[in-house]
Amino acid sequence: MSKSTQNRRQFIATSSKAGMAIAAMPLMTKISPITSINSITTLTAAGEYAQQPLNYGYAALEPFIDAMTMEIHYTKHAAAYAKNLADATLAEKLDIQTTTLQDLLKNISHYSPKMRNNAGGHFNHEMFWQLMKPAPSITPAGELAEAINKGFGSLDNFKTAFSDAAKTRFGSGWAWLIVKADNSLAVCSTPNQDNPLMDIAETKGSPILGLDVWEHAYYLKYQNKRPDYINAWWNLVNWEFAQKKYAESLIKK
Ligand code: MN3
Repeated sequence: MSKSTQNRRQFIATSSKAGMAIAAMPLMTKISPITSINSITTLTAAGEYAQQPLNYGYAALEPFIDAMTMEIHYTKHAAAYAKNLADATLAEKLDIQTTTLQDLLKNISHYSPKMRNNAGGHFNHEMFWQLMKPAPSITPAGELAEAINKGFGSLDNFKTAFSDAAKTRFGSGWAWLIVKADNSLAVCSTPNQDNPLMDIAETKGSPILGLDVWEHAYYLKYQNKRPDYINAWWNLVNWEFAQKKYAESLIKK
């Protein structure tokens, strides 16, 4: 048997085994939104433009965020940003194989409002899902804890400043904790789906924490009581992920 024939036979054998394994998987496994966080950290530039699976079920953040809000938020609102971003990249001939989402955001003033709204919406939500988890540790640790104490005096002071930014953002938008160019921490907020990575942002930096204060993020459970949603959200903050974002932001400088 020639080497190429042997390789081909091996390939067919392996493929058919893999095919059988997939066919044997229960339907729920295939459509479940739950997957490992590792799949998100190894994305190629093009992969970043696609909506990624959630690392937890829609009901996992109860009672702080209800399952129906999570399901609508993820499958309707966030999915639409990803789809509309894909449409915009095609229409504006953006090469997503070589342009990272961060690079796009940093040059967003050169693109259409559709690109700005949906690139922001997609990036912000992908980060938001990962910044929450069921039953997280209550406080940050390590470098991020030290930096918060240094920048704000205490964790409580920081939470007050961030909550105030979230409460006072008029209309729809986001509150942020960012690392600025001088490596210091700052709290800010942005309108609509803008974020601090954008070249048009009033306050620029790398986002460490972001809180969605669009009504679609909380209205079913909290109605007009945005402050109650903000207070509840602190019970979900994935400080390990925030620490990871903080460390990454420092390395890049
Ligand atoms: Mn949202």
